[in-house]
Amino acid sequence: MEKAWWKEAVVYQIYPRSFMDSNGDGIGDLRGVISKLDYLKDLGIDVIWMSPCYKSPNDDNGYDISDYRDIMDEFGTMADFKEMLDGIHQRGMKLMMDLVVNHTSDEHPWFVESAKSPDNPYRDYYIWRDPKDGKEPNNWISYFSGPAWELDQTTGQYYLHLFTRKQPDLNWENEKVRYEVYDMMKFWLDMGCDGFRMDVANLYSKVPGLPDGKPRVGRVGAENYQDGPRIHEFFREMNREVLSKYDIMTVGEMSDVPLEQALRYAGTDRNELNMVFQFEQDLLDTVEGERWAYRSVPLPELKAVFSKWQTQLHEKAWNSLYWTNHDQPRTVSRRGNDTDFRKESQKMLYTMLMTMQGTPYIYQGEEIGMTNVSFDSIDDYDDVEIHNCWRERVIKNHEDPDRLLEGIRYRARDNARTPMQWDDTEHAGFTTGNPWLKVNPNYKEINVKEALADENSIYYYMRRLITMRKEYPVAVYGDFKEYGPEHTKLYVYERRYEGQKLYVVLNFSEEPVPFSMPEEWKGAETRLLISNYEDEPLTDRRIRPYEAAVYSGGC
Ligand code: ISL
Ligand code: CA
Repeated sequence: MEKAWWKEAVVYQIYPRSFMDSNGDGIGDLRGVISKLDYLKDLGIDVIWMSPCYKSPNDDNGYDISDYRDIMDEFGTMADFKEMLDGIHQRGMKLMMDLVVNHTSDEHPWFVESAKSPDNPYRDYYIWRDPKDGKEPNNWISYFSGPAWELDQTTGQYYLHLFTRKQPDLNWENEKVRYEVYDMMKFWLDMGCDGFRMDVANLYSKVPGLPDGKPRVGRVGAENYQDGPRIHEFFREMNREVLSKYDIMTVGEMSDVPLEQALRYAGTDRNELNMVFQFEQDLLDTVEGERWAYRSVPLPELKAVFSKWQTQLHEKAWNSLYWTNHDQPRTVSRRGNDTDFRKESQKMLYTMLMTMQGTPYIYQGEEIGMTNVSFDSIDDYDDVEIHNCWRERVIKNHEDPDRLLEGIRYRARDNARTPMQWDDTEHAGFTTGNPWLKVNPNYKEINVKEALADENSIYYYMRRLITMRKEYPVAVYGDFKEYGPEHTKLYVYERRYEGQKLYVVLNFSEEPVPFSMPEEWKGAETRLLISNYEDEPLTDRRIRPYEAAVYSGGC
């Protein structure tokens, strides 16, 4: 398998709004990021992926961009950005930008022009259609509740928005749009940026004629824009025009992407992208078409998803590995135990991530085991997704508010967006002002200062995991063999690469589990590399609650 720096890199995602506020306005900013670069370097991070920091009216916290070549007022200036980029490079790290080009803000000058009249030169930059029988042109439903179409009074036509009405979809059929995007990408790459995480990257190509979607609960229309007819052509063009000219890293965010499609987007010989974020593990605890409902996931189902991606992409494409991001609940609350075994379970979960094939992504705050937040009132939540849904279901359709709030507490994107907990002072040291989103009240116990003072903290364990991954290429490049896929509490697997072997044993339950090491693992060469309990694991007899142990050996 071909080696590459982006296969060996460990990525840290910053959600700048919630990371560190340098000027007391309650909003994280670039100077805040600059002040924490040494902290990230010490953790062992190679690449920072930053959620969007471009000019934006913030309908969807920066995922609605009004100027692709400038910095959001709240975050700072272009000079701050360049200083941050230099600071990252000086420390031997790299910066991956967020590329949001399925849609722009409705305040982007292209859209402002486009909306002026049907013969405006920018009209065709977006997707405009006449009403059908006095209503929306088709039955597509947006990601954030309600129809995916908005009627524009000036011209009497509707425009398509798969997300909020302030996020109109760009028309990728228009070559001019594509080349504007490619130019903009070059602008950031020429400045020295090291790659892109591409937002909803499998949605750019819509089925011509925009036919009605099949009836279903939830996102009607998806089959007409997910992995659409021209999507691979677009990525090959983008690769030819831009990506292939730079030594960079790319990852396409692709909700619902099936494995066969991922093999095409990220296939070794495809000349499209380096890797994708697939969502299969995130879908496991969902209930079809019911965004806020959830179920508990039997371990064999979770293992089956990870093992499938491990084995089926091996030598054909490259995986990304993540537990969470700014759109998902906190890992320890969702997959571990955020009360009695918070540290053990978080360490166990990241042991898994760091011993699989693919590029691992750590979301901010995960290194100290931040948890979900439980706000009392809907008003404490900020996310446009939640408020749109609340309006539609509670205010308009009179659904039970308590039931909805319960689901929101579990799944809200705001769970991941509460401010980073730096210390135990007011507002967790994130800001001296009023934070834009309330700090999780558990900041007094869970914060960076506490973690740095405790040699057994999640932070130091994460750092050891990262070091181990760098010392053992088998962790990055090895193949994958699972033991006992039907076991309901343990995930046990082996990796092999050029004479190196890793054995991984993980207990996903809060009970001790009887276990005995397979004979072939008991050789004289077998050595414990890392484990998440202070004293040696008794791997030959039982595995303690949420215990993780990684051994090395020769093949
Ligand atoms: O948040 C989600 C639930 O898991 C997803 O459906 C999410 O909306 C989808 O993955 C797209 O996410 C990306 O594009 C959105 C933006 O709101 C998200 O923050 C971003 O990650 C629109 O730009
Ligand atoms: Ca600020």
